[in-house]
Amino acid sequence: MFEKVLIANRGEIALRIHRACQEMGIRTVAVHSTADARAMHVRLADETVCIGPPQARDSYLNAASILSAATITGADAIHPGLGFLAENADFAAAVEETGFTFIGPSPEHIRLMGDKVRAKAEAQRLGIPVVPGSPEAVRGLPAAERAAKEIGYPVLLKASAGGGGRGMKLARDAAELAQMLPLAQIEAKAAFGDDSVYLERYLDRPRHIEVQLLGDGRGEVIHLGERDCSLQRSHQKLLEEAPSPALDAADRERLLATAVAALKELGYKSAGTMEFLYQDGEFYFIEMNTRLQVEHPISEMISGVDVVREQIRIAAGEPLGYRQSDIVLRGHAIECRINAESSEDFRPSPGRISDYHAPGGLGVRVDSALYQGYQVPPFYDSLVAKLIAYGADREECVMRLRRALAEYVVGGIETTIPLHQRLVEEPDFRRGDYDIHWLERFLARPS
Ligand code: MV4
Repeated sequence: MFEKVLIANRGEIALRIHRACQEMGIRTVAVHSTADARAMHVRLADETVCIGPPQARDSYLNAASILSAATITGADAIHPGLGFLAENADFAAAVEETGFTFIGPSPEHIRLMGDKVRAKAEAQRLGIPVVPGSPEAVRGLPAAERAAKEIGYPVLLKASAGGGGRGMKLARDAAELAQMLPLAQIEAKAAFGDDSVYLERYLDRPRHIEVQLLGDGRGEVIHLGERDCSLQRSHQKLLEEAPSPALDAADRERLLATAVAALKELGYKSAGTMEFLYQDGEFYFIEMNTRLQVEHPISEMISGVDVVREQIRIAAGEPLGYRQSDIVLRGHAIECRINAESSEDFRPSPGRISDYHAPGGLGVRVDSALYQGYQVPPFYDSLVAKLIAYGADREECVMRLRRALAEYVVGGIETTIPLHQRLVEEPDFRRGDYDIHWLERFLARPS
């Protein structure tokens, strides 16, 4: 097992990884920007290295600085966390070439899944249902029109190099396609440096359901059930739950078995998530994330498996700590993402935490690097805490979440806690009756 792990990240996720390391007897190295000198992930780490100025591109995205920090401190392995360099195949390769272990998938799998057209083709080859669409990038308008006619309108234009929904364009007919194709290409080029786009049939009211997977890189793969991540605005998830209230046992089994079989075939290593759209009893692969995800705790709560611990064990060459038959999915978990933002208009709200009191009690988990007196810097993602509630069933979970939200005090900045409080009172939410568009409509209503 590793003796020392460098955590190439910040905030709650750096702290989450630190905790797993400590429980495994592994020493940690925190890297940080000058803006994060007083951050909790830095305060708790065994060793710390300042890797640059506040801007992420000069610090948390600076591969050379991070590799130097690993060399200086004598780390064995690097955990990239999420965001920043976590899905950068070149970084993963550089880590290995410099003689460290990358705690994550192989660079080849990161690269494969980062190319959305290749990923979709691979998914199809592996027997996973995909949304009907153009098998490859469409170049000019004639090719796009032919593809759209075949698929059937409305169609969605997506960036091949994209993901996360950036640069997507809807076309309801040929006229709109002619209008949207150049726009989609320009946006794809600006966002990803690659103007290729492909087409898919547009699903009008799907749910976003994803499967948490763990592979050992030698053909063993297990799942930790699915998560429903449909409650999002502008492709930012707000609240996630596991299991999905939308799936019956038969559809769930089909979804999970399909995802596991595919990753076994791939020989996938480490934690990964397959994302699907689910509508009218059918699920369709959209993309795969080759990293630890923000919402991994809800899968941990219903499965009892520490996903970060398993990532570290797998990277160290140990077998998975579980067979599928050891995993019993039990109860219900919900995560609220608490952002340093206005609950009304989502403007960032950095600043000093004047008061802090985290909720607790049975079935309540808070993953956060906040503390009283901490200064939330303006340079990074606004996620500052994750409140996770667990219950024997969804009803118990929701009631527990409600009381935990009422207990939570974060003073000095605005947060999305009031929005979550409104959300948990909503009849549609209480029934689990929502799709990916529900939240935008809820937010458009007068409060
Ligand atoms: C779609 C879709 C409808 N039909 N594909 C957005 C993010 C990207 N990962 C895939 N996305 C979508 N793909 C087809 N064929 C609707 C979305 C979508 C979405 C998906 C998941 C979660 C939230 C979403 C919000 C808007 C659109």
